[in-house]
Amino acid sequence: MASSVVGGIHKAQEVIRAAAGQDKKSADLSQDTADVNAKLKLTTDHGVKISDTDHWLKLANEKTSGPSLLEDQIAREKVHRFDHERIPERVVHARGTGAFGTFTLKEAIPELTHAGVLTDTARKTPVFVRFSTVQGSRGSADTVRDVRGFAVKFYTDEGNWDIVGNNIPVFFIQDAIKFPDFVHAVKPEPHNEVPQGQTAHNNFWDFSFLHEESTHMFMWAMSDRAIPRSFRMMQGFGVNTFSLVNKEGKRHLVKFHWIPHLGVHSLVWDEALKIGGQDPDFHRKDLMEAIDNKAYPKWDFAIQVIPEEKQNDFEFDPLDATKIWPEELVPLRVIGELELNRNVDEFFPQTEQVAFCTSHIVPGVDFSNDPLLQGRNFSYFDTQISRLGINWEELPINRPVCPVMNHNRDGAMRHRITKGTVNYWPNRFDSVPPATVEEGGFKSYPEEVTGIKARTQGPKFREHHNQAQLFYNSLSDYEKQHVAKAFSFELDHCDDPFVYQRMVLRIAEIDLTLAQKVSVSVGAPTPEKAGRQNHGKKARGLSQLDFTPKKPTIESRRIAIIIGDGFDPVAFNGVYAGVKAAGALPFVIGTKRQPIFADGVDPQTGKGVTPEHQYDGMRSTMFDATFIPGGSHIKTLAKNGQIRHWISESFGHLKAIGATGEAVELVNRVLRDVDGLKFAAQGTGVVESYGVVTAAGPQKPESFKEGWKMVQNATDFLGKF
Ligand code: HDE
Repeated sequence: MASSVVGGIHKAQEVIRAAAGQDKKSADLSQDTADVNAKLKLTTDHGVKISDTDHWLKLANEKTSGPSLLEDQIAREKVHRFDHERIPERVVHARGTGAFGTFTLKEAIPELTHAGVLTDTARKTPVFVRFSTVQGSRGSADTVRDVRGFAVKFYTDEGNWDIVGNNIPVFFIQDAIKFPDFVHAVKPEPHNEVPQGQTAHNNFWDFSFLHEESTHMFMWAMSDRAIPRSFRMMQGFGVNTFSLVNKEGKRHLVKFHWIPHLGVHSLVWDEALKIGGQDPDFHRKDLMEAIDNKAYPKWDFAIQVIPEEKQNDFEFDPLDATKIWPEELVPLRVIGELELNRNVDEFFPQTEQVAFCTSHIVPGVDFSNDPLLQGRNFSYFDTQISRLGINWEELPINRPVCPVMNHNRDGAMRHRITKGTVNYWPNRFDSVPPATVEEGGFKSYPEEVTGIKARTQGPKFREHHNQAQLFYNSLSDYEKQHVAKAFSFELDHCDDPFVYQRMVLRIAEIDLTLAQKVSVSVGAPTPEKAGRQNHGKKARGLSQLDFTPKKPTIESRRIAIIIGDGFDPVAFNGVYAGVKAAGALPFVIGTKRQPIFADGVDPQTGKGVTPEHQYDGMRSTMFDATFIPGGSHIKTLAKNGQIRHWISESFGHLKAIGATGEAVELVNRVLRDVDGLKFAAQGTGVVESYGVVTAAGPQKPESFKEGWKMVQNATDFLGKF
């Protein structure tokens, strides 16, 4: 029977896995993985060895190479295959990157669900996670202002479970039928396909004004949340309301959260803009770099739970995806941990072909009547058909690690072969009946529903301002300042006064002071009266500052160390070693990429330091902090406009700057020019609010200690941001 074939495949996987110490998904993928380094001879796709892959077959003579011949099946195959390499990019979230990892359950919740993945703490469930931006095309820049996707596929023993979330807990619309309008409005405009990777255009803000329900979400999108420092430093949210069902059949509504161990950190806008040009792959590379360096990013997995019978007890509707469940009302419970620990082997078959579906749940998890979720459950499956074809679930990255058996058949690119003479159920042979609930069969929650068919929405779905104000009120002063600047940038890019003028009025419904500030920058009449009184309430968990790790860390942060010939080797070596010991990544930036020699080292006989980069190849924006050791090289560095710019730009982006010995005066001089500031020129000091740490004390043996102390100060400082 067919099932024994599938069973056989699984047996084979078990054997491979056991032999290689791999998790189930890695073993599964290894069956389809070739290795370009295996030193095999090139072949055609039908397996024939190729003797020449560089020259098309031609009718040549001694004088000329002559016409190319169509009969060259090898050249034709090569070019045909190439012609068809592209598939449609995702209609939203086209730009993204992914990694493999492990989900570990820390606390079983059998009282809430019978899902194996949430009740068995002995399991390690393999996962694949894809992070993305929303608006831009596949080749757009990583650091644009946008919502980030945070999609997790759990390969559980009971089938795949996808939590297809974002880094912002709410959404722009409440009903899935609005999604095409919303996406059309946010994407580049139809007449000129502009702008790319930005919401800074008339159509987006026109839509936002016309949909009051977007108000809460666009406040988040204008906050620092929309310009994360790293995928590793952002929260994830399931956004929609799902449900958990326990063995007794009791149901709770649930929201899913991912909380990064490194804290929630953002770029500043100027940095994000510059990195967009300097390194459009910044986030993609950051994730790969961290995993390569074994600084595996981790998130706590938390749930918020509302018993079914309490769902009407709140002033908001828990099924409305434009609302959060404030922590004060529905506490977060951390029950698991996600770790990303393996980069993909090849981008296309893994990160590009991975396909998520909100409708992919496992027994013990169920949906809710959240109208956004219900539409999503239709859309994701459908979109995969146009992107990947009907057999997309057979692709290696998408197939589950448990047996698959059913009578779905055929379709383009069918891969699985099922033996047997029947393809229907029941049949005249020993047909296996569907699984009972006890055997793990999925049973939809038997919810009792009565109602009248109507195109409508629940009454509490009509309130749109309370939580937008709650969010804004909960931000720190500097986060609020960033929101004002973000609106100023976005609305400044709208050239239709109708759009930006009425948006200012909408902002005045959230906060008058904010609207007044924005009106000045964007050229709208300054509102004198709040469109609606601000209720002044705040909640926990909305400001990024609420997620500062208890123990600040610079683990996996990128630290630039700038040197030229004549640097102080003691300070250099001390800080380099200190940065490494703290788990951060030191990058030596030189005045050249050839070996650089320390003070007192003879270039003919001594050993130099070969920098990772020359300053032309990098900018301060690529690093979290900069250190400049003292030494006679400062004479050269001080004359270099780019180095001086590096220091002032770092400072402007609120980054820690360290300097010892002669470098202190250089930093002092540059920052005095920038901001009239003067930093501790003596001893070791950290100017807390500015993050500049200098140690001008003795330079020889003791300065290692000085340098180390400085790294610690900088660590404490940096860890707060
Ligand atoms: Fe999506 N969304 N979405 N979305 N979404 C897609 O599916 C859709 C929504 C999210 O890394 C598409 O495979 C509808 C909310 C992520 O591959 C598509 C609605 C949230 C990803 C689709 C929403 C998301 C997608 C396009 C409103 C946060 C990328 C390609 C009802 C919880 C997944 C694809 C990946 C992708 C539809 C709203 C997150 C068209 C109809 C809310 C992270 O199916």
